[in-house]
Amino acid sequence: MTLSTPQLRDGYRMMLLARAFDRKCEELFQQGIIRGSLHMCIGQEATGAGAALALRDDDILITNYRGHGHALSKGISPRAAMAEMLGRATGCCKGKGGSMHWTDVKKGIMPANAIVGAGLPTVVGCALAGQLDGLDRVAVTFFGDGASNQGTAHEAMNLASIWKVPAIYICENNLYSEMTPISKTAPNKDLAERAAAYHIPAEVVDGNDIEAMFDAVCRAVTRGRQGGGPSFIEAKTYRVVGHMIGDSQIYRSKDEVEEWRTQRDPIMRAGAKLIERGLTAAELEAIQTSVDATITDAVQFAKDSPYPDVREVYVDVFAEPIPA
Ligand SMILES: Cc1ncc(C[n+]2csc(CCOP(=O)(O)OP(=O)(O)O)c2C)c(N)n1
Ligand SMILES: [Mg+2]
Repeated sequence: MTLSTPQLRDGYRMMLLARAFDRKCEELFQQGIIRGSLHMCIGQEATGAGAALALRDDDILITNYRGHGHALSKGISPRAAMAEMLGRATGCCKGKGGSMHWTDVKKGIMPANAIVGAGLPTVVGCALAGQLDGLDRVAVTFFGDGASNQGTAHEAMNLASIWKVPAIYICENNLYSEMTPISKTAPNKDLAERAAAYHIPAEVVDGNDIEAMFDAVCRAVTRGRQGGGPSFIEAKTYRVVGHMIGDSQIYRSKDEVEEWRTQRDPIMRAGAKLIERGLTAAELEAIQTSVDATITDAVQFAKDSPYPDVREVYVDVFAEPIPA
């Protein structure tokens, strides 16, 4: 499936939003306004945007700690997301989840998870639930090359395949697991080949090409909706920023980063395609301006929002309060 020009334009906007959101978070983190930890997806925005264009609102998304772009593309409110970053009561987790647990069940966005690889087993449950309810929805999870080495990843894919659940595994192979290059963690550089062991149809995709991502996810969605079971997509991509904020990045060369940043950037490539299809530079600039306004509005909304009441500490948790 190819993207229509309006779809490509929407995808371009999604990617700009993801990038502007993360860049704003970086700035707010450096100012001490956002606390905790921050894992940005800069350079990887096409995976989430390409997938989101192929999904419906009722399709399930399970992402990880590098999932801001995935959730924004799937439709989480930038206001609720930014308020969550600032720990405010209006946040998507009432200010109690932070960067790594964004959730919007109405948009099919299940709580994100910081446990590396946790999405692979949980997506089986989400896909199974839809199947048992007789729905034709699919459930997608994003995870990294490092996560693909977790033992549970393999148990989960095995189960997804034997139960033929509509799970879509999207592996963002960004060549590093924290500070460790893939050459030190995986003997096979094409992680998609592992899916063959579980008879899961798999493909390797240029993860920085939004059209290629959309096309591959469309195929997986069709398979899932038609009862054909799970799919595996390996998206070759790269984070052009550190693993987390404060990462000194001494484990890779500046030239490598620069090459990906200047030659393979997914937003730049989508912008060039839009120009080829007849959009003007001014039209692209107008999209950026509107994204910037969305971010400014989200930050203001977050700053104007209260912190959660201290009594909220025991709400939404499974533990019993400690008796006085
Ligand atoms: C179970 C578990 N082990 C270790 C960690 C620490 N950790 C956080 S991110 C990460 C690297 C994961 O790399 P990858 O799956 O390639 O994802 P990427 O960060 O590159 O997107 C590790 C080891 C964790 N959060 N959870
Ligand atoms: Mg990785």
